[in-house]
Amino acid sequence: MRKIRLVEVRSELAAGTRGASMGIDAMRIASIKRRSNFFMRFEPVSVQDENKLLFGDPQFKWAKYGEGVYTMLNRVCDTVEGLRKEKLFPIVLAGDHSTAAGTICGIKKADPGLRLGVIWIDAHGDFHSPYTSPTGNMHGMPLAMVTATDNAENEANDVEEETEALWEKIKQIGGNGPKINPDDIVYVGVRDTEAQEDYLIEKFGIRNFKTAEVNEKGVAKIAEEALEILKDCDQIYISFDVDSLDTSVSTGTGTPVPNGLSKEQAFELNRTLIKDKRVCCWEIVEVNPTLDTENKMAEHAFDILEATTESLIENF
Ligand code: Z70
Ligand code: MN
Ligand code: MN
Ligand code: MN
Repeated sequence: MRKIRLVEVRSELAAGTRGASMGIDAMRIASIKRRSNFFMRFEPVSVQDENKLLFGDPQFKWAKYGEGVYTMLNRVCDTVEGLRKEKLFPIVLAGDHSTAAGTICGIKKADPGLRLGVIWIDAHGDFHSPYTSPTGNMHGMPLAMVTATDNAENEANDVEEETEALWEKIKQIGGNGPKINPDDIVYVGVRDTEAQEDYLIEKFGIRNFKTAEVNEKGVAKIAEEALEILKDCDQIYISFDVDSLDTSVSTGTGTPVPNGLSKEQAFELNRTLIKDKRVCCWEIVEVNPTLDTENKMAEHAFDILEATTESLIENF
């Protein structure tokens, strides 16, 4: 039987808008309103944050707060590595989405020979590097960190030497070189990308199940097809960015994007995917209550978190 551990990562440095580090506590408040004992049942482990750095200089123009992000990724990596070595199932609650790179590195560090597939449910591709990012916000970069796709062909930014050195260091977290194959990524809901990301998506033939296709085929079929693409992977990590949800639901997140998934679709999608026995870790990110009213986003996110966890337990 697989046992669950909640991991709380109040990351914030890699987002472009302030407040995502409060998303976890907003979900905790939502759980009280729902009269759920979720947070008592699973005794979360908490990863120390570096958010004090926000009061200082962002350092690198194309990798903002890069040293702090690096520190956070290492902490997440080591925490997840430890849990996976004990055969525990990490459910990671994080602020900004850069942490997903730390999670993936941790899964791989615990079992370096593992072929890991990734299901990335998000409005964004998160496939930038400092060389291509339009903002320097590192929550747009986790998939490039773990695939080591620097996309130098499409270089847009004049990156300083210190930033280059930092990026090289980030790619070494959890072991040398790439942690996953780019074509072992499946996107769901991605609809706001830049040209350099489109280039990589095309180059590696990464499948993206957009909202229209989810509407047309239904969640069950999408889940089946997504898992089929990853049929040769030993294990699967699911990363759920709440901005994958439609703006009617994603009221409290840094970058809401129209034409997203409905709450019901996200609910069923996560509940279905997590039943696959190869799924070894699930993560939810980017709830930002400071942008919301009456904690609506966190309540929706908590509902999805709790239901997904229940589905996992039912299928142990
Ligand atoms: C844009 C960038 C982004 C959120 C990732 C957006 C990135 N592609 N936004 N997650 N919420 O700045 O790289
Ligand atoms: Mn994201
Ligand atoms: Mn996103
Ligand atoms: Mn954009």
